[in-house]
Amino acid sequence: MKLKIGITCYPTVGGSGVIATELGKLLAEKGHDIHFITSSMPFRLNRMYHNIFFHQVEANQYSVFQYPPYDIALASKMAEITKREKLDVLHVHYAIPHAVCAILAKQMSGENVKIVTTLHGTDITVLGYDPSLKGAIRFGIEKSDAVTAVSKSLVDQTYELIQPNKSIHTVYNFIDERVYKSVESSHLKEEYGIQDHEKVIIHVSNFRNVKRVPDVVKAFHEISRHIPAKLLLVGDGPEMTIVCKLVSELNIEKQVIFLGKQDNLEELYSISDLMLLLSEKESFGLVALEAMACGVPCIATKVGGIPEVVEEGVNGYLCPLGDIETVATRAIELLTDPKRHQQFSLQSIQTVRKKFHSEQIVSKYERLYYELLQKE
Ligand code: GMT
Repeated sequence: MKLKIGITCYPTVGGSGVIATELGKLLAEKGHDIHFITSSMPFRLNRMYHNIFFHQVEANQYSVFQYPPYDIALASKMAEITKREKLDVLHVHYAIPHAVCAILAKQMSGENVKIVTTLHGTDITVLGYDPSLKGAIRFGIEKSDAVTAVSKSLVDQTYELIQPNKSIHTVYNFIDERVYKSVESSHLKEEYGIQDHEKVIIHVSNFRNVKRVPDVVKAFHEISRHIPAKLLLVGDGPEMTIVCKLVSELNIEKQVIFLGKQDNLEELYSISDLMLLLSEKESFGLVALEAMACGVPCIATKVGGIPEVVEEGVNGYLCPLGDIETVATRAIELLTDPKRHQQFSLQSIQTVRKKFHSEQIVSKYERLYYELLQKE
């Protein structure tokens, strides 16, 4: 049976927006009608699909309000689309505000639409510590018809922090294997001034404090004292000024290439030898999965859901948070041992194929929708 599915996420750059959009695209390819109900067009929605629709939520600024009423505008739009399009499912990404808005929309529409909420991390591991929001997060989770989280670690953390009376299923993230694979992009090396004998280390993030980009720069500094290497820093965000200052203090400006926000990341991964992801919190680490799918092993911190993606000594290495020395030692070991590097690279690709295959994950969501609809 073909379903009508509404999807709400934060559509701008960020792992949760990426997953929501990719899920919508793959569900559309399976024949379902997808209605994105978001504040702007999801950024990865890069081609026409006859069965993907976009309904823009506009939160206007009125002089009587201190803040634009996004949540109410979203709930109203969700209710309108649910009723008009006879949606079967509203799949929202983030407990607050999106699950709470969906619950309100269901009541407003009077329709028996099923609410599926996916937790991505920030809503739990950051906002969950705010006592003023905890009740709303719990409400959003408990009143959803089904709740998923992107790693086992996030499921555990949700129970620990929020204590909801609700079962939460782990549904891992995925990538589109047709996009994330090793591609021929060696011309980029020459264009970026990377010599053949230099190793390429990559970091991709939104440069928030939680990503610990200064640790990446410090580890790279140590690595580059032993082997010729270049660091690709991809993304932008609040920590950028601090990171630039550190690069200049360490006198490694010539070895660090700042690329800002980029699309077509597979081309950058394809010229990279190693990814560093040294975050303080990470419910999953989608960029690690993207890099691994292109055959790039990852050295990452042993936090949150990362150990469910990066397996110590199998496809990468895990290091304690802030332990820059161990990161550098492991990186040097891996980058100077071609045999082990090749083995980790193959294992990275295998892990993505076996554990995080898009077909397997999308079918899991699909089964969940059908199960809920059968419960009537
Ligand atoms: O932290 C980010 O980079 C953004 C954030 C988001 O909400 O988009 O990412 C979270 O969701 C991603 C997709 O599920 C996960 O891969 C990230 O690990 C997670 N970030 C955190 O837990 C800090």
